[in-house]
Amino acid sequence: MAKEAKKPNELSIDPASIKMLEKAKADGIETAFERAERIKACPIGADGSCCKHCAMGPCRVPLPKKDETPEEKKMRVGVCGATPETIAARNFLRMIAAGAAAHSDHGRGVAETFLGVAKGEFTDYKIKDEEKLLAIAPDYGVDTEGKDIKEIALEVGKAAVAMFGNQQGELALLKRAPAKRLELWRKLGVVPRGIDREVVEIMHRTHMGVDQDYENLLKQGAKSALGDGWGGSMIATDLQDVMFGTPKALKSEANLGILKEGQVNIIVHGHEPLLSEMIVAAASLPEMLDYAKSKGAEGINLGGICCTANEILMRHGIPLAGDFLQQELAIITGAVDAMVVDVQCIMQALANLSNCFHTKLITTNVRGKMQGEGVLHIEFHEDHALETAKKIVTEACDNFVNRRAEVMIPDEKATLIAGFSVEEIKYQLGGFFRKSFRPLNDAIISGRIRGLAGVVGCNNARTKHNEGHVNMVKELIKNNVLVVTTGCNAMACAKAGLMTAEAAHIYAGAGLAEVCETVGLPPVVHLGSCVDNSRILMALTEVVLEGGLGEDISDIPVAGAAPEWMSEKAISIGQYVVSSGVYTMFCNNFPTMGSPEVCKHLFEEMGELYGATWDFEKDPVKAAHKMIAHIDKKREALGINVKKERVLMDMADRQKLEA
Ligand code: SF4
Ligand code: MSK
Repeated sequence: MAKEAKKPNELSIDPASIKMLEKAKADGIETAFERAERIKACPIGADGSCCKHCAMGPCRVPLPKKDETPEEKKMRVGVCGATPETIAARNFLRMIAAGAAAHSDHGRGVAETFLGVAKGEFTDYKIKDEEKLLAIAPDYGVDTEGKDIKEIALEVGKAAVAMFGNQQGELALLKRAPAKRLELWRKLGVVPRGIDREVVEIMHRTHMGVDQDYENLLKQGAKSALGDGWGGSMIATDLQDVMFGTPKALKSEANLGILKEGQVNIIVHGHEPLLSEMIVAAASLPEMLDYAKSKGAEGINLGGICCTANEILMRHGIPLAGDFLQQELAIITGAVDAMVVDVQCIMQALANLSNCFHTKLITTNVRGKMQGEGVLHIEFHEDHALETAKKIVTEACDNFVNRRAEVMIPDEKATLIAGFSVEEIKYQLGGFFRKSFRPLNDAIISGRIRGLAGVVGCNNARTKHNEGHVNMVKELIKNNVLVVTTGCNAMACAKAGLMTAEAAHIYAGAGLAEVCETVGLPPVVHLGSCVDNSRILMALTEVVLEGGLGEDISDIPVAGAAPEWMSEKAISIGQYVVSSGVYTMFCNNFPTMGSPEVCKHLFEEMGELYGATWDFEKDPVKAAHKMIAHIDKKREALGINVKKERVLMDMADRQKLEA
């Protein structure tokens, strides 16, 4: 008997998404939610045990039978003799290479644009945050003494672009890490030389018949991933901040309820803010507003999906329309006049879906084209960025009059506070004159905050949408763990109302709530997009430098997680976070399960090498408790596991102490 299809409320916990799934069902439209039900995942591929690296394969090496004999194990190999360990490690490494390449190609685009701005070639952009440029210049090997801003920008831009093609030596930005961590990386031989070089070396070493030692392979995985986190992604964050402004706390809204029936709705979706920054500028031009009105609209309403959304939320307060799994649902409202996409996390299904509605799907990047009748390609180039953005906004306005399906915008939207760069967190904690992480370290030492967690990553149509994200984060904050977040986890938390100052009072444990209320932080702190996971690395480095919580990131009571991951980028992020010293939990599935040896290396032996491991637990709440147990272990090692009561001392007590 065929399995009964899941009902919308079994597919998502988000009320707005449930409403749109009901509408999709009524309209006979299939979304990723139903495709995930219909298409069975290959269990051997999911375990990382299928190799297709040469034309003698694909070779599938299923999991061992119980009580496998050594003879039987010898039979479980590919045609070339590749073992399950080699196959799983090679597949894992190729995920790292793809993820690191995606983040780093984004970073390279930003660096090249920045250099063009410094040279005066791209006049639509400018250096917005000179203070940050001066602060980061030494890390790029640029001496600022006696130079004007333009000269400094030019040198920083050249240094940033060069980091991608560097062939020898050490990637300079790794020097930002705590000294002990850098020494460890040097000892282990995993300091990346150049960002691209390490990705290319993965592709070579995982080619048929090259590296067949899974430990050696995984070491190269760490090297390439570190080039992503402390290289490509970090460059993207740094230079985006300098060009577009370092985020500051601001208020906005999240969920499909931000769409407005009477306005031209433009959704920007993807990852790179180079174009979306210009769309923000174009959409607020009086000439564009007049044009929208000439088409019968009341105004222009911008919203975002995926990390492009996070980028323009963090700097301009543009509302979040939705996360990865809401991209189709946004179109199904019938209210989206243009969906403008660039690169990464864009479902090909949008091309057909947009034909069922009036939505114009506009691809903008030469690296991310789509085929389909309704797809319009307006290629974006930095030398006439604003002009392209105006053209896109004009297309959206022209399309407003073509709305044909009944518009159904769900009411749901939640308020959130976002905009927490590392600089802003310091300011929030210490005030303008004493910007510092000290109050955070003190709160952790005193036990009011038990520890920190970075919960990040995607949605996955094979798990109930947002359930893992929200349940894990609620469990952590209830147990006094302060959560920092990026990517689609941030959106899930925003929609669930976890990103307001009041949320601390409702959801957080007493200690965390007290700290949040005192310094005005939400219990879940939005740090930005996926490339902004580099902000997490820098925040942890600040915690180490502030003192009192060990000498290395691996000493801090901190854990990472991606409860609904799906993207190869998540694997690269996981590998650089673990290699940086953070115990990291993945839920849903884990892509090396076909090899117990590779799992042992990632889940146990990495601990001896890097002071941190990967971990896997299907259930997000159980996973949260494993993270809390890890945090407690770190507290114990630091000798801060006993909660100190705050003692009010009078003068006599103080004199006794001094004596
Ligand atoms: Fe099979 Fe080896 Fe070719 Fe992979 S490289 S497909 S295991 S023969
Ligand atoms: S957008 S990479 S689904 S977090 Fe960065 Fe979300 Fe994952 Fe894309």
